[in-house]
Amino acid sequence: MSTKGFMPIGVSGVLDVSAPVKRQKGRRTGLVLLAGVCVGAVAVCAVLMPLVYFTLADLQTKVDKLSNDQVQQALKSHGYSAVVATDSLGERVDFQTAYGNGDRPRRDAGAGVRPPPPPPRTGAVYVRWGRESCASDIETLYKGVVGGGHYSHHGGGGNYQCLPLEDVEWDKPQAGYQHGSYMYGAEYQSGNAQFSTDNMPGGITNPVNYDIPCAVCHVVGRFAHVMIPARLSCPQGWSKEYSGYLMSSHHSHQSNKDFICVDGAPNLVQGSATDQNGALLYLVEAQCGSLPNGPYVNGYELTCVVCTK
Ligand SMILES: [Ca+2]
Repeated sequence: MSTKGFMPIGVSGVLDVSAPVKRQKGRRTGLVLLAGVCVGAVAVCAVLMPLVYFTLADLQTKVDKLSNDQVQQALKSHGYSAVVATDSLGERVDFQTAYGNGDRPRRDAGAGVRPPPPPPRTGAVYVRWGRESCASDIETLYKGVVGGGHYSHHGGGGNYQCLPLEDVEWDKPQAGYQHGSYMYGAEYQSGNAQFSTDNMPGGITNPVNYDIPCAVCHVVGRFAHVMIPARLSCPQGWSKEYSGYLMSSHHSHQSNKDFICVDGAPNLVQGSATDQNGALLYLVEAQCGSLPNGPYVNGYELTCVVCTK
């Protein structure tokens, strides 16, 4: 039996016994190249991975520092003195405020930076002239009596003061008079027909010659206050604290005083009806011509209101 049909035949038709050897060599070369590529890839990865890792770590540190700087600035803009500590992963933020009341250090697990705490609540302060205490829902800082310079003196203080009656404190006082500026108690000198008698001691209807109480009031949560002359009500959105009459010193007296708003239903200091004539308060009347005639009327007693918001 002939084997001729099973022999490889070359292009030229001549038998090619070297073809299997060439294919084996080609496979070997391919395997070598593949192994070389793999070894090269591993080597490149080994070099690049540490570089990528250290670059990312450096980037994270810069982001943390930037966040801390922003928080510090935000806290300072709110009036806080703050210490912010953040680790390299941004997992811890502590706040310590200058107030030190209720702002404990906090741990923030993974959330990064917390917003700064809100500022403590506070509010407006005003004097309620003519009343011995503030409204029941408002803090009375202290109660007192009205004082000022003497009505017949040229100099001295030009404004009325609310002098406390309790916890008066002195520092190196000298007996006798050495200095020339004086504080007198104040009396109502007019207002018999205007002031309400609702808050006057029993049976008294005329406040003239009585000493004038006052209270300093702190209203929490409303931050501005204004006294508006010639009004009994507040602008929309404002809260009325009290209303009454504008009072000041007499035009013919030597001592000028500020205008103050005295409560329209005043208290009187009990047992103070003696006519001492120290600092004096008079109702204030409108003078038209200089003031526009229309809203204002000659001789009318000016009202006033104290508002907060
Ligand atoms: Ca009048």
